[in-house]
Amino acid sequence: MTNHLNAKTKLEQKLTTACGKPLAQCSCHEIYAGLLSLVQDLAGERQSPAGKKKLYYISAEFLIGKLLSNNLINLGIYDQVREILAGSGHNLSAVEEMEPEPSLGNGGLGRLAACFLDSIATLGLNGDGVGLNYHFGLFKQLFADNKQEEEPNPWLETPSWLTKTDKTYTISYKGFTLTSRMYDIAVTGYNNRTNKLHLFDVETVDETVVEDGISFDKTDIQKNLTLFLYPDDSDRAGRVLRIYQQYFMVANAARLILEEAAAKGCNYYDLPDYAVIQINDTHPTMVIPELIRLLTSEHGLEMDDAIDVVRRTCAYTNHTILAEALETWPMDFFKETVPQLIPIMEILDDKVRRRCEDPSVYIIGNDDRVHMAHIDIHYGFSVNGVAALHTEILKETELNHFYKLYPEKFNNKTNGITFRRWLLHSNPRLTDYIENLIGDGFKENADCLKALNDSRFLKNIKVLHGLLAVKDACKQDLAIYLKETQGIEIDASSIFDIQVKRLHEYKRQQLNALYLIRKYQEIKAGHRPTTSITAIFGAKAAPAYTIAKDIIHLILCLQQIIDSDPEVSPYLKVVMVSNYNVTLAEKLIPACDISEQISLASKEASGTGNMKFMLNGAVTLGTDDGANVEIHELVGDENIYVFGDSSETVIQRYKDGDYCARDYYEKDENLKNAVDFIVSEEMQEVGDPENLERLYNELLTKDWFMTFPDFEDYCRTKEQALADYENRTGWARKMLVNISQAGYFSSDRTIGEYNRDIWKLES
Ligand code: BZD
Repeated sequence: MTNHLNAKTKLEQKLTTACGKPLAQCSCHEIYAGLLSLVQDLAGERQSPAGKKKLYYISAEFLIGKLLSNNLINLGIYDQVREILAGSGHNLSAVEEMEPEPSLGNGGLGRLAACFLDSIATLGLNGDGVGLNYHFGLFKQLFADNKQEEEPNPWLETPSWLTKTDKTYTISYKGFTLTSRMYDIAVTGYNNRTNKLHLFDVETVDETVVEDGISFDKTDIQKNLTLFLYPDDSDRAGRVLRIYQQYFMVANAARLILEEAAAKGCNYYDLPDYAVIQINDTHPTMVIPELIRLLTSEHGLEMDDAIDVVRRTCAYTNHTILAEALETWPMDFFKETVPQLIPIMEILDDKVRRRCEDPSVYIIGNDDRVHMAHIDIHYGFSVNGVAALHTEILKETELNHFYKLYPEKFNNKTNGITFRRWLLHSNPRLTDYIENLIGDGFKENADCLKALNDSRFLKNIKVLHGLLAVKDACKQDLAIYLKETQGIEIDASSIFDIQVKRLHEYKRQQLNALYLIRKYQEIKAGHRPTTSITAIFGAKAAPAYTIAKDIIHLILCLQQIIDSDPEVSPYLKVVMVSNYNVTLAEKLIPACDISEQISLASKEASGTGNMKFMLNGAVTLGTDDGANVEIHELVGDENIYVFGDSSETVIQRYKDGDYCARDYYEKDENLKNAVDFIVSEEMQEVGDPENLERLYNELLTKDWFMTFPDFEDYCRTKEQALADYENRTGWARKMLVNISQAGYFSSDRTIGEYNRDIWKLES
């Protein structure tokens, strides 16, 4: 106790010094600035993991979210700080609101990279992230006239978590050079070490070139290179800009890696003893030819030696099987931007062509396009998928030709999430509740959650009711938050059914919307649900993705129709929250009852939202897809609601090529009524006929992601879940089983496996 008091007093003194005046006299923003500087000092005092070999996790996205609370938790001072602030009349939550969210990512891939950095530091592994310092994160989403609008999303302000370093490089492009600078963000591990996230920027970048908030001269690379994450690529200049960005990221990374290795005594031939590079999807692929180029032209290696060294250094993670997401770029783009890579890529391709006759594995295809993933697979030592099913599909179907060439390279690493953010930080009520039942071991070792799967708890009415009370409190928190921040009113005693993720047809928000239309029609016909339902969506659509935007339009129109219908609104509410991001996810996930994971089987590589919901005691309603399959195995049939066609059926149906949406529509009266409603008079009154008709036609004539075949089973399974919800203790038992089995999805487990099988760093 005395120690605690001493530590707290010292911390309070440090914070007061950092703030420059007594805490009671500080504004929330001054407290935020003081805490930020304190955290940076404390993080700097900790040791960085050491060792000869170091991991470089290169990624175009790091969706890190707000950092303050997470850092306080990881430094072990969250509770003390909260108490200190309370003592001077401040509320830590209000201080957290001062922090802008760095949205340096799109979705799962970027958030995974952020979770991984946390676990790498927590496990004491020597590994840094490398990416770009975008000045505007993923756009801010607004709704007007039931449609999505996009606004720029700046996040760089003073003070910030970024530290300017004195590391700069000269990066050459055809006809000009750029000077880069490295900025660092400290990555604090939980009770452990501090690593770094290195974000490279251009010295000449100029935010004032952005006109009307969003457009800019795409050819002025010196000024625009790091302005935007995924600049609009609907025209050629936008696509070429992506190459400039990707090369900038990896050219800086390659120099940093070689420099750090050399400083530790590397003679370049032994680079794999000093460095391992994880290539996060194909965006950093050019690191392979760039390293080969540097090793041959600047460090005296023969071409074959350089290729061999690089092959033993690089490993690749695949995050998708959607063909349209696999990057290929015209050779012309490279000639125009980074011609220095062309001879290397031609040699790499030539070696492949001499070994293999099959054009499907060439690097430079017969269409004169460079297939980025092919570079990674031929010239890296490891290829991994992100969930068991995904890896199997890669091996057996999508990358089968490569698997036959290199079976030893393929391995699975099922994704994970950091429990520091997705339980300890986002759900302190549940954290305390669990701690009271099984002690605090689970905070260090997620496997300890298994202790909850015990008849002492599962058969204990008091424990189960306590768990329901925690959920209710989280639902009330969310209701208050949505009212305050978005003016949305929801009933905390209703069932919260939540689907939050990027908007994509394969994720099938449209299937959920069709169900809700059907529910609306049923209620109109007098069939009211026992407990009212709140269906919550959160999703951003890529600005140029027309159908995705039409689906948002459909959901917003439905929301309006139901809200203004007194016959239905007491029983059903549809809510689309705007600007879904990490901060909102942290509020929504703890409050969820039913977690919607309804992608078309075989299409969602893994999903990580599914893991976050499960950990927070939501029950999954999902297809046997991605990591849902593993969730299903862990919790058993009783504690998950699985529906829909299997991945085998779906893959076969694509192969047969004879799927006809209209057949299903004609056969199923309920489906037909729901689909027709999209273009009904009621809808046209609140919506835009152009958008609604386009979506209607898309579904009827294509339905590429096969919502119709799964519709009936989805509705039936969802009704079962809603009925089961009425048995409150039965439901609480399902919640508890889900929480108890979530330990497997800790990113500490995932990173342990990456290290054991791929990186082989000392820990
Ligand atoms: O990666 C996602 C997958 O869709 C999820 O199933 C998986 O859980 C996560 C993490 O492994 N993929 C992405 O998020 N991909 C992208 O965002 C992306 C961005 C640009 C280009 C291609 C893909």
